Amino acid sequence: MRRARAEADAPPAWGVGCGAAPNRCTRRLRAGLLLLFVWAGGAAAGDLDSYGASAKRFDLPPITESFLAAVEVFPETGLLAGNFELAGRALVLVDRDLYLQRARGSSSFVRVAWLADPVDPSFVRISPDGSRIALGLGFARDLLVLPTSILDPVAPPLLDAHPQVDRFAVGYFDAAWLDGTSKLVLSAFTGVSLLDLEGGGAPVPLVTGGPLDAAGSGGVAVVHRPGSATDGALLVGIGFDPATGRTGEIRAFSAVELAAAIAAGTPLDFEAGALVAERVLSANSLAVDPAGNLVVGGGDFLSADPDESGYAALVAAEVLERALAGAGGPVDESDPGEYRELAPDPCGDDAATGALVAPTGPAVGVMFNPNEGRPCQAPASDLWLPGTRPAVTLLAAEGASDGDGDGIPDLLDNAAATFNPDQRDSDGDGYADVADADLDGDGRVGLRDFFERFRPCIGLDPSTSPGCAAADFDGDGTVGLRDFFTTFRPRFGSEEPFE
Ligand SMILES: [Ca+2]
Ligand SMILES: [Ca+2]
Ligand SMILES: [Ca+2]
Ligand SMILES: [Ca+2]
Repeated sequence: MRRARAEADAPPAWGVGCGAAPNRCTRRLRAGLLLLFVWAGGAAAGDLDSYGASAKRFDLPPITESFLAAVEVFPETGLLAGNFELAGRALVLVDRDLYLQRARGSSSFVRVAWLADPVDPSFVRISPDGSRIALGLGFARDLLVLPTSILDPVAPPLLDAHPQVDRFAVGYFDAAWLDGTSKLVLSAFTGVSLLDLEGGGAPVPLVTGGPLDAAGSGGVAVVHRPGSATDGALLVGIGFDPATGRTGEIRAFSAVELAAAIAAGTPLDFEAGALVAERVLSANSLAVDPAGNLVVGGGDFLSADPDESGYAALVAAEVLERALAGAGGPVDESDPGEYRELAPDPCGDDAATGALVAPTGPAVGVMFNPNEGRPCQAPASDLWLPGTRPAVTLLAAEGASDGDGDGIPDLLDNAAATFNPDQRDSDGDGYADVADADLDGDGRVGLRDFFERFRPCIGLDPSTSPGCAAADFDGDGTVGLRDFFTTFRPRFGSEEPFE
């Protein structure tokens, strides 16, 4: 789909024909077939083409001091931070701050914790039960592990010397929770290791050999699908092997293999893992969705291949299952039943797209840099420097939960409990007009909202009085009694979030 969209924009480069670039032509043909396949519809939830039945892009807080940003979406847990129910909300690490998404699907964030110095975020990893968070602060920087319970949108805690925050001094590149809350698989320039948080010790080698010994490790992910054949499996990607140029290769190890290796204290050999993908992007960001599909991010900046940057790839659950069962080869990128490119970046130039999944929804997502206000870069060379505002596109699967029945899945809905198919948000604070009676934006609905912002607008038409648009809660073109009785009065005295 990415290629098809690029062609619709009709840059001259696409008109040069296929003679000099047969590979590109093949991929274009493939993209066309894929598009037809998607339009054919009728997919079951979990099928690759089911994703994107609903999609929404939101922007992350801008990067002003750090290199990169990291994001993950909270699972369905019932946990709160202040008044904010965490399920389905994005948690973002950028600069020196940890932010929580105000409304799902929105580009508005509230700070819930902070650090004294800016970091170069490499990952945010929320435990499967939502109760614990691992933060990778970047190359040659620390790993922090904190309980979700300390996140506070009213009085954000300083994490540096917080008594409930554990700090580990290795520059980890990626991490994945192996079990509920006590074991982390870590990927670093020193290889893939296992950290037992309860054990109090140092990380021990878990997967070694080949490119991992040459500082070539990339993303890691663990499958959390109780009852499935792949539950507990570990996926390990090669970021880059300087000796051979291998990149984007992904291998899998079953839960049984992992348990045996941990019990024996003998690391697994990367080269002996089940081959899931030979070369997909740079495999530097991996995630597995609730249906068992694998999302792969990154960008092959070494080959600068325009077909290997600026998107994330979706690999079908069946590929992982058959690889682990020894019943088939790696993903066939020409088969739309097992491979799909998720195409959020209009520039197609990202070197480090981020793969994420939202267990609520369900949905898969891609973090990318849309280069807004900046020129597109050469393929795979778009690094995320200060001045960048990364974005996330979430693609919900068919059948994703929609509690208020307005056609917008909960995960993408800026008022998940109120019917608002138009998603209007006139004051741009993340909360939909239909639920947002906090007209002065101080976080609570009070007398000032009424006397200074609502009452002066009564009887006015927002199209001729633009300052009154947010007070026309129901969007019928006039600020009137219905706005007062259906939105303002029931919400008087309430505090954010407004849903
Ligand atoms: Ca909805
Ligand atoms: Ca809604
Ligand atoms: Ca609003
Ligand atoms: Ca207010």
